[in-house]
Amino acid sequence: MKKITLATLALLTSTFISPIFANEANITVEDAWISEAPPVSKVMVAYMTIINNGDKPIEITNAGSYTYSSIEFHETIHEDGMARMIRYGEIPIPAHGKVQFKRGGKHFMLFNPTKHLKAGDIVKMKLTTSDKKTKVISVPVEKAQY
Ligand SMILES: [Cu+2]
Repeated sequence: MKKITLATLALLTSTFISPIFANEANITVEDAWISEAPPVSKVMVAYMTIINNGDKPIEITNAGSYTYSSIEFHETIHEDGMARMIRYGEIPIPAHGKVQFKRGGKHFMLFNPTKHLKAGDIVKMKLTTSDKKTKVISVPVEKAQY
């Protein structure tokens, strides 16, 4: 009798839990942080390393957060002594590879924060991958580095 109960419980548990994990993107996010900005600033920048744990290449196709009106993928390019930013629609990551968003290179551009975010605040961001999966990450706001 006890065995049946446990088996039933296991079945119910897997039924309820597996769809959540099945939809989670097979990526690992490391060293994520958002650079603190002055209160008047309408844009902020986030950095992180994203690792593709899978056997196939994937793309990061979208990033969203309730804390910002929109998030774009940018890269700072230096040309003829001038720095400018280009925007990407998606960010490819090779199988078992990684992509680094870091100062002076690729970054997440975060538009119109809903409030003044200070060092120590935590922002939830949702990343969507080309296989239609998502991963929610918690990104701390930290003092700007120069
Ligand atoms: Cu930018």
